[in-house]
Amino acid sequence: MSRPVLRVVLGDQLTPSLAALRNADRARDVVLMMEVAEEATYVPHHKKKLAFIFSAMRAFASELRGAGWIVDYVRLSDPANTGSFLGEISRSIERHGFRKVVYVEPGERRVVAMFETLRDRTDVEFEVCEDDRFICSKVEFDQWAETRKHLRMEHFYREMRRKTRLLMDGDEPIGGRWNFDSDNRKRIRKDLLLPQPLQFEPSEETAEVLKMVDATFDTHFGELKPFWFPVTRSDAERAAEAFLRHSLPGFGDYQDAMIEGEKFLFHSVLSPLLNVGLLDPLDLCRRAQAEYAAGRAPLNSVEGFIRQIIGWREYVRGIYWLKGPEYIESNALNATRRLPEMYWTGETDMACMAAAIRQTKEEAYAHHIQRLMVTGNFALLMGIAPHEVHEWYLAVYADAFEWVEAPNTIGMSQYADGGLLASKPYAASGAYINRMSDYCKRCRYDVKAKTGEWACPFNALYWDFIARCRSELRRNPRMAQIVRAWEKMTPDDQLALRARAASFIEHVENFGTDL
Ligand code: FAD
Ligand code: DLZ
Ligand code: SF4
Repeated sequence: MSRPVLRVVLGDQLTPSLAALRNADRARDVVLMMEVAEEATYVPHHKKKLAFIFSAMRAFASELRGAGWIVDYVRLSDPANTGSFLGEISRSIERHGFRKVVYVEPGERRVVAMFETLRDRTDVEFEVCEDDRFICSKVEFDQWAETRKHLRMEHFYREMRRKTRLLMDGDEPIGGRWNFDSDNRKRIRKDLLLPQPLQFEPSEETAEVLKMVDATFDTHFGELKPFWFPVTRSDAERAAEAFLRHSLPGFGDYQDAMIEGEKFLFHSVLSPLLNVGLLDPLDLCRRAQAEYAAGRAPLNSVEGFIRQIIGWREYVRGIYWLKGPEYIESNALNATRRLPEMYWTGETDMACMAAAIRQTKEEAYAHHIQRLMVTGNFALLMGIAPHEVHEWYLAVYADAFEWVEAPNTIGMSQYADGGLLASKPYAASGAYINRMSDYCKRCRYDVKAKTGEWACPFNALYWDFIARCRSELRRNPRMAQIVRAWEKMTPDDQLALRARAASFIEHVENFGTDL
């Protein structure tokens, strides 16, 4: 008879078919799950994110126990809790006297290093399993990357379509095109009825977690209540079903839209559930495809949704592991300013920034265009140090885990990797925000004005960014023309724009906000 083993399950590994739980002896092996202070505080995670992760972990422990597993669950409040993965795994090894630990490779380098340290310190056998909840393995991504001069998502995505057979008609994409993004940039009509994500009443267990988070992490960013995230697998399923039925049809058309007071639009708000393992990405995509097949959702929506998951989500993970630990320190544009305090308070006269930050505070959620073209764009134009921006995104969103957050922030949003991930910087003036949203209508700033005290800050900051970074940007064929446009401006116009940007930046640096 084989000897019992300790099977470690981390807070983002809440999947019954997890590789570490396979070929196990449920009657003798022990599953270790641990709430630890170190994970809760290595950045000041949003209170709702903490409550979500701890509640989902507790719910998963119950699910496992119900399926006959022995679960050693360490609560944060346990007086013996050492507060770290290292301490808790060591303590559990001692408690149970096991000689073998099985775990799935953690999703963050930081945590991988912890497991390696522990393995080197003890004489217990450590068996690491691949995280096969992703569609593309690390090895497969590396092989794809080796054959490519430019690592563009679009090419990778086509490989994933072929591999999964999603939306394929033989060797060709259904609809004759791989990508329907050009159909996906509609402004929202005022009379459109907007769906809302399904919201859930906290269970007794979740209510207890809310109390604990409130008492222990009261200095952390964000509002804890109302807390409505699904935390069990069955509620996650209900949330996914509601999205597929009610929001997916409009997902494509309005993917890039933003509207005052509407936090979710047609977005799924499923990323936290996918990232902790309560939903399976491939299964979700197959169900989206079935909506198209049944005639309930149009192709541009279904293709767009599937691309985000089998394309972007898998691609950013591949990039994270392909690049070394230095990736998160990248700073190709030499941006060095501090992150302004307004990112934590939401207090600013810029209506777009206020909306994105305030809803982030309330919900630990903002949709992609708010992250990329509002808060990300502003940080890029201001020249904020990418690492500070990275730590903010990692802390404030319920879906933030470094493997997915860092490439999106460092690469896509801040262009700090010099264009490895994005073919050009996502830099835009107020005109873009005005086109895709109704924020500018109620803003104190004038989106049409470029200079003057009440000119939209994005306008002068945009040109200041082009001027400041022109030697790097000139090398990018998609930016060279914009650099030339800057150089063709009259010296007076250049001076006025740069003066407006400089006084705005100085104010924000001094006061942490434009107010
Ligand atoms: P939907 O719009 O409904 O999209 C469906 C799903 O596609 C998402 O749930 C998500 O799993 C996936 N997806 C969409 N875009 C991306 C993308 N660019 N990268 C990876 N997956 C994607 N996503 C995270 O999951 N965690 C993060 O920490 C994170 N940080 C980001 C930071 C910045 C600066 C930017 C610009 C984007 C970031 N994203 C992150 C990507 C994206 O913004 C979120 O996945 C999305 O907003 C989640 O909301 P949703 O579930 O409603 O997405
Ligand atoms: C994000 C997070 C938090 C806040 N807390 C825990 C925890 O207490 N226990 C746990 O197992 N995981 C937690 N996580 C997720 C981890 O920080 C980490 O992101 C993943 O394990 C990926 O390596
Ligand atoms: Fe944002 Fe400028 Fe529009 Fe105000 S005017 S909402 S600052 S883009």
